[in-house]
Amino acid sequence: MVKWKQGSRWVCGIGLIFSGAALGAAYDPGHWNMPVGVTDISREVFARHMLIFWVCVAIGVVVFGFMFYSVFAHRRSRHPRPAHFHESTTVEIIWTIIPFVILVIMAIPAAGTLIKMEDARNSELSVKITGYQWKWHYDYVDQGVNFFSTLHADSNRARQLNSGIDPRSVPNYLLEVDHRLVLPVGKKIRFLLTANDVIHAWWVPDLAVKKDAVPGFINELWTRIERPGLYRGVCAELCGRDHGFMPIVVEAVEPDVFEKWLAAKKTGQDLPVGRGSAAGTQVAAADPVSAAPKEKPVPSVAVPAVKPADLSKDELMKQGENVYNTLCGACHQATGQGLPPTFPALVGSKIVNGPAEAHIRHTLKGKNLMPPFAHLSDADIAAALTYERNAWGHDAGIVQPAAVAAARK
Ligand code: HEC
Ligand SMILES: [Cu+2]
Repeated sequence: MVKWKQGSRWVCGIGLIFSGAALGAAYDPGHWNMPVGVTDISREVFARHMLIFWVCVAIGVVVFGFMFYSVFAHRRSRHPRPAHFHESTTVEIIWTIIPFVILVIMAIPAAGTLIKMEDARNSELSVKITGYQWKWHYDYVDQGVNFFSTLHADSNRARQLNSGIDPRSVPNYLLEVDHRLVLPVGKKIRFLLTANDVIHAWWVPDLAVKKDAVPGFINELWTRIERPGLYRGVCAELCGRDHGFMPIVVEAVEPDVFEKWLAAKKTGQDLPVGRGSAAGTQVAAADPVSAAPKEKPVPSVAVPAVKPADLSKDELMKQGENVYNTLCGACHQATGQGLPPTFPALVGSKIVNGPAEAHIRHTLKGKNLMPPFAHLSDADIAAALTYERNAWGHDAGIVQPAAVAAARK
């Protein structure tokens, strides 16, 4: 008898610690739980999730309580000769009906939320999102603005084998991009989701949107973001080697800032958005948000007043190294040695060391397995080419954005 009492105290103590920890975790939405998010839908989803969580807790308590009670009350020392019975229609009916009723009770609010999530009517802005191996393409359908969004150069450098860079030293490691998806707050935004190669999935937890991007199909999603800010997500469908390196960053801004950003984008200016630009430079001066008081330091849409003029060789080289390593290095390697015979070395290449015009056209148009890069900005192309023409012992002069712009015509 003494033994049992000591044992039970231990069991109860440990049980309390565990259930206390579990409850504490459940009550801290920021840490262990899914985010509450910044849309009506995301709050509803969170509420449904919590409702069902507590239903599960109640079922757990009842089922385990009954089980432990039975183990204790009908233990062998009390009932040396067990009862012999089989099948009980009453019990079977009860344990069929009760779960059925619980499921129906849970399904009613869940169905309501699902129906709301599917209703993409009356949207004020449409963005077509296309998944690629391994980046996203955003197309503001009625605005004529589109661009690719790829992993930020800092993360990309740090993730390379033996990069020697501590990932913890990179802000938002693997969760930052070069060009963010900028969206206005307070507007109903419809996303048209598809993919160009394999199945991807676009997932931003704070917006409670997550859906597969399937080649040949267009899936619909929508959101209405309430608060300006940065909302990060990832590709949520295993899509190949670099699945973990195609993050999503939504930058929600006030509608007037969005209009300015859009207008500048439309005139062909490459806008470094916040700290996310591949260039990482040019941002400061004309940035309307960072010029404001420093309360909300994170989001910032840069809207430069004028198109950047010629860049210095240093600027081109610095930006070029980023662009090269992000977009060209996978095939031509950081060393410029390529992976012959498929991907030629650029070190000593006639095109790289030849006339700039042919080099530019080659990059814009691509050739055989070399993809075209015309979707990049003039500045990014100029920088990448300047880098190729001056890295690895080359000395073939610099390329300015204006030369790239001229070659497009
Ligand atoms: C998907 C792999 C891939 C990527 C990414 C890639 N290239 Fe290439 N590149 C190739 C292949 C393949 C060739 C050879 C094309 C041919 O001549 O058939 C090539 C050829 C070249 C050449 C000509 C080399 C020579 O002397 O023949 C240059 C210059 C070049 N690429 C520059 C770039 C730049 C700049 C980027 C980034 C903006 C880039 N490449 C990204 C695959 C790639
Ligand atoms: Cu993907």
